Amino acid sequence: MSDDGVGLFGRLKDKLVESKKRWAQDGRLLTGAPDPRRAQRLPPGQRLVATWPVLDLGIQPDIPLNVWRITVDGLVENPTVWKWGEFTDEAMVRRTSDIHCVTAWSRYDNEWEGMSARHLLSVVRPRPEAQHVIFHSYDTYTTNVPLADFDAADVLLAVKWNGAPIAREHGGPVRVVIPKLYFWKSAKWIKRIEFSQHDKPGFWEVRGYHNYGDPWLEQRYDDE
Ligand SMILES: Nc1nc2c(c(=O)[nH]1)N[C@H]1C(S)=C(S)[C@@H](COP(=O)(O)O)O[C@H]1N2
Ligand SMILES: [Mo]
Repeated sequence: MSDDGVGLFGRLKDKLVESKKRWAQDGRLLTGAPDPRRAQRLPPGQRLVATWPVLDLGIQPDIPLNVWRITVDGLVENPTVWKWGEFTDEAMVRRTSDIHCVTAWSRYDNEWEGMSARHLLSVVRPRPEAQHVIFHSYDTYTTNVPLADFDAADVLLAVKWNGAPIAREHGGPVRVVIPKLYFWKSAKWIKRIEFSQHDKPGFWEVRGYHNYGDPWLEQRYDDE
């Protein structure tokens, strides 16, 4: 063992480099989050709630299951209309996700069950020109997302929340859930899903809300 300072420093440095190399190989300190901004679970400006607030336009449509229909049309190879029993006979999945509403509340760990967006896409098969998805609801509400954001593993057309049918005030029989965008993008009482080449800003998007709505970038309102 060499006792001169240079040798000691050299050995310490080697040790440091070695251990950093091992950390890199082990992926130590990685959060597993795809984006470092998401290392913090609560997006900027949000506060956590345990309740589930209700937000709507003052109408909560009551759609009996025997008259409920969902239409998927526009730029798709296979336009589809499902009745209630046909819809629920399709593959159902469960996904747990957080809700972030633009009115600054967030609610963690909501367990949704329904048809995954990816299953829907596999059935209707959007044409290559389709770039946008426009949601139309029974209360006349509309909202828009890029197709690339609809096509995500955690997006679904939910029929259940925390094990029970989605209550009418929360958009039952079927509501959209798009966890990575502010909750106004998650249309309640969904009636029609339209695939379009061109974007069609929806109810809130034409009233000053941001067209995309990323909670992590605080895209609450339109900049103009
Ligand atoms: N059809 C429809 N969907 C809607 C709305 C609406 O008024 N009508 N409000 C949006 C807004 S602003 C929010 S925050 C959430 C509220 O869902 P919740 O009432 O289940 O919390 O639904 C979104 N989807
Ligand atoms: Mo909202």
